[in-house]
Amino acid sequence: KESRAMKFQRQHMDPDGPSNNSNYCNQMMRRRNMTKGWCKRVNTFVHEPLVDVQAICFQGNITCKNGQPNCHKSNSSMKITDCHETSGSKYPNCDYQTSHKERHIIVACEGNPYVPVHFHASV
Ligand code: UM3
Repeated sequence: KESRAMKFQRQHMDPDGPSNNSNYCNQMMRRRNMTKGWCKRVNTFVHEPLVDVQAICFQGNITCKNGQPNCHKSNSSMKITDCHETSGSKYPNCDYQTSHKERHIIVACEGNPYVPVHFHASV
């Protein structure tokens, strides 16, 4: 079974991306299995080395929006791509708007080793 850490990598890690095209989210949301059964509404891909994203678990500790204590904000801004489902999107033809950004990111971490398991927000 896929671990929560592996699921985070599947859904949120694309260190070598993005290919500079407006179809990025349509391709990647499908390729990473987020358009099976339903269209995931919002998803962020991070274009930084995995070790740099894992290191966020040992950076600024903050409370998550749900009150859990295990959120962490990156010290540096990171290259990310936000994918937002468009108003015209209709399953199974999931359609996304692609927005490339540089932001600090907030992830939730769990386990031993203590690694990212949830993408919380970008700020
Ligand atoms: N989400 C992003 N980026 C945002 C906000 C939310 O990817 O800027 C995703 C992460 C969550 C989901 O999925 O929305 C519900 O909050 P995850 O827990 O599988 O990472």
